[in-house]
Amino acid sequence: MAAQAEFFAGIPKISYLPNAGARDVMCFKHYNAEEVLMGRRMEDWLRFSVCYWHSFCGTGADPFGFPTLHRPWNEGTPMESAKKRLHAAFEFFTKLGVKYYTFHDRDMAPEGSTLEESNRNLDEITDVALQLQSQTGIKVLWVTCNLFAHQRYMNGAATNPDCHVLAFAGAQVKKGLEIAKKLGAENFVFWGGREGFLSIHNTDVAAELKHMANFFKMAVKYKEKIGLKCQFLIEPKPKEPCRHQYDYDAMSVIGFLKHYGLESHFKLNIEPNHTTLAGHSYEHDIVMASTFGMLGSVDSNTGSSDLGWDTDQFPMDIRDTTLVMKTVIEQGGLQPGGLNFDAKVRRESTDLEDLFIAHIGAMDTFARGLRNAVRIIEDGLITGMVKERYSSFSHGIGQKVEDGSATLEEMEVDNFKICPGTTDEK
Ligand code: XLS
Ligand code: NI
Ligand code: NI
Repeated sequence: MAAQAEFFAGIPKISYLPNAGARDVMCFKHYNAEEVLMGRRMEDWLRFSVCYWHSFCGTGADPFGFPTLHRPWNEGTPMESAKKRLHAAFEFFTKLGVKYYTFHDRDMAPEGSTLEESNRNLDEITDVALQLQSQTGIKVLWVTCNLFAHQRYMNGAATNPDCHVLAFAGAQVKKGLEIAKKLGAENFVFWGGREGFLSIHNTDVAAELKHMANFFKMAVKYKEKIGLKCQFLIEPKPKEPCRHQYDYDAMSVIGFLKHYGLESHFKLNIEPNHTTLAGHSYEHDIVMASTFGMLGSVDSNTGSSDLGWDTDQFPMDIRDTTLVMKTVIEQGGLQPGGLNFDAKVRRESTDLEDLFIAHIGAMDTFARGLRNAVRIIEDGLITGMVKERYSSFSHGIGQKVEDGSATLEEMEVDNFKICPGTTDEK
């Protein structure tokens, strides 16, 4: 391949400098990839991933303003800039020292005027991606299909009232799965951007949910047919762009999967900014998904609680990352999922180096969260307190409840021995 111009000239590989000063922002002060904690390297606990759409396709445009981020890779025809973007992205991943990336089909290659043309574009660009992956060792954490931006999807994709739109989405997912196989993606994500409704008066909810389940069943079948060995993930989000979205939160998605018999084929990709949009605390869906053995991956970002939008900010709160990492350690890790930065620099952060500063800050915040979580778990104080709190279930009637053999009649015999709120025997 022809040598490429550097896009981030002057920025060296980011290294770990724990004693660097507050003004040194182009280094890690906490993230030390090789350091082993609880038997695993930091890099393997954290499995960071950079997302393509925000960092390499984002323009800074918002509903009130034009683009502010003018990137040097946005030059030439759409296919020319797609290739430049790919080289810029791989230079960035390498310098940052992140081993994974994620993308939508349409971030990677421009949509053509027909499905065939879009597929050809994808083939051509992913040939280059494959080459860059083998040169650098960088891998795809997950691929997803953009089934929400094009006008054809204005009324949804898998839940569209027109079966031909659903069919188009199916054809797009078929190609997406083939691309996932070609690039060795470890996961494949479905985010139901417009799978929901604006008005209940024109919506057949039962039909739409069944169509969505059947759509997922087709994807599972094709995955098996082509021998694609990756984990399927659904990413819950309560609203935005739709007023109501079916994949509201972790528990709604788990209920949906179980209802349609899909639970063994999918796990969840939890994005905390979506969790808070659903009215829960930051860690809520991480904990709920993990409790049911369904936490597959994390779109690690954050929002502003005073806004209530999906602002996709880089996570910078150590309390949040500590709780996430405690759950991750307790479930034995996130692999084959990871921590994907579905986050963007603010539109005022116009310098190229801000892309580095944002990722470095978030990676350090997660490294601190990991160290804290390890300390909490190794110290055992909190675990001990929780165990003690439920200690009445280890014997007698409690144990019978625990193993499911207790009856209501036995409850009656046991009743009133203890005054609630005290440990006093009556
Ligand atoms: C949007 C979602 C989206 C998914 C991938 O809010 O977070 O970016 O992660 O389609
Ligand atoms: Ni996301
Ligand atoms: Ni989001």
